[in-house]
Amino acid sequence: MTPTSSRTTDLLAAVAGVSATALGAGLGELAAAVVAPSASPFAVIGGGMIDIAPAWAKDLAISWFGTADKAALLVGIAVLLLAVAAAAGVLERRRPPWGRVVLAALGGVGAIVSMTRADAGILSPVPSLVAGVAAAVGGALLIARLPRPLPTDAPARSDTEGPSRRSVLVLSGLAVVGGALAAVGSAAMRGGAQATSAIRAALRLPTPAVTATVPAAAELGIPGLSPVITPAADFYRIDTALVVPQIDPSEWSLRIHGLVEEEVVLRWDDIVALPQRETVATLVCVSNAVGGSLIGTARWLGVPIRDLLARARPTPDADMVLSHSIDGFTASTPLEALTDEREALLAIGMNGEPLPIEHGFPVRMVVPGLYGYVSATKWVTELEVTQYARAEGYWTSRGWSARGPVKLASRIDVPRAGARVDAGPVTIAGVAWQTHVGVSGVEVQIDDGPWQPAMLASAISSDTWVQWSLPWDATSGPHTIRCRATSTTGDTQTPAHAAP
Ligand SMILES: Nc1nc2c(c(=O)[nH]1)N[C@H]1C(S)=C(S)[C@@H](COP(=O)(O)O)O[C@H]1N2
Ligand SMILES: [Mo]
Repeated sequence: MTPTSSRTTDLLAAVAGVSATALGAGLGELAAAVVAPSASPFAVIGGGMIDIAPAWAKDLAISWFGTADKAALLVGIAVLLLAVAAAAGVLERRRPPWGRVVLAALGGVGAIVSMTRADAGILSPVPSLVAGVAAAVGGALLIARLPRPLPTDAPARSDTEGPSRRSVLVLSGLAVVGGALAAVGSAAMRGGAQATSAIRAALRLPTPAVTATVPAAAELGIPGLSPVITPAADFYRIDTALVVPQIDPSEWSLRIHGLVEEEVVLRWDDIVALPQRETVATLVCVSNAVGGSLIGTARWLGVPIRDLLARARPTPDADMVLSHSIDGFTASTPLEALTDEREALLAIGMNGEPLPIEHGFPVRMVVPGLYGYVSATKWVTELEVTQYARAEGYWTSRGWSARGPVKLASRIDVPRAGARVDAGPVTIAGVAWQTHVGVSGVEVQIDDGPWQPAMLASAISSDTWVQWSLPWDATSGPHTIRCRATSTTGDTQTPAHAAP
């Protein structure tokens, strides 16, 4: 056999490995749709990777890909999987049965990870096992049709043509088609997302007893400037949920327990029967870098968490509420922030509609003044009243501060960095915030010029960002524009860079 033909056969073995893995992955998805919807092999491996990834890797993923971090992760897993599958194909031809062992082991890893997920059930390992077995058996059967490598001193044999090679290509093609069909079938069977969307679309929100007013002067209406209320479709999304939880409100409940005198369980009907308040609040992610877009402002509808906690009566030794999401995420919120005068809400509505599914449907928390990771639990199902000394939230165990008060910040929206504008009058505008503290001024510096006070729009409240603008007579040539905010407590942003 010539070296070329051996290489071609290796290539075919790699194709067979990839095809068998595609078939396994598809069948695994199908098995998940049938027996354990949240245990799709991709979802459990991806979810497991999100949870064990070191904090720096996650921060990097968020800063590189922002809201597309999950798509990037899934693409990364798929590429890695295909590379391993191709290598396993070659290995199976050269050193059987090691290729199929590798493919089966991949399924085994998925099965083990599936049992560690927050929502694991007895059937969770099944989809990964199906995927691993299908890939291993399929790969072994395909590759058994290929000529084995011959010892180098063996007499030459022509195996470049022949039914075995062609049949391997045809069968590989069929395996890929089968995997794709299974994946399509699983998507059709799941339908969970459509079901939840339909339930959400049919929901009618209660009318608030207290409505939020947005003063007309809060919106400067400058082209390119972020609108003071962020449309839900443009609202940033950050969470660890690879598969967005699908919750039917009629099956949802909230349990308030822990250091309380009386455990309380509230169902959806209980929540909507309570007097609702509407409040405008800005939500910001701690990973939002200078100039970043992980911030938004919405009209939230819901009930004060304060009132719900009052029913459970926290004991005097409690100082923290660990809110739990259905998907295992937790946030540690100072009890004080949930019981003081601020509008900490158990929210059911966003901008006049039920919460979008990816923003926590049916119920989430929104707490002014705190970063999302310590307060804004989506798909919330439990409020565990506890102590900072006893428990910690998802991100705290990964090195982030246990309490996360929002820091003073400001952003230039127009002109955008790197934009070209005509010389002459230009409007510089942006937003500034320190939620629940409030902004008292913004200054702008052009090149090395003096800091000039910008015009502040009316603030909706101290819980929201505020727009600002400054007219500028632009001269031709490159310019550097900086902004800095001053808070109502007299602090001014420093030029020092600090990691989140
Ligand atoms: N269940 C759940 N809730 C969560 C998170 C999460 O990972 N899971 N992330 C938090 C973080 S870090 C932020 S910044 C906000 C973002 O909320 P949004 O996606 O609605 O903008 O949600 C918070 N609530
Ligand atoms: Mo965040």
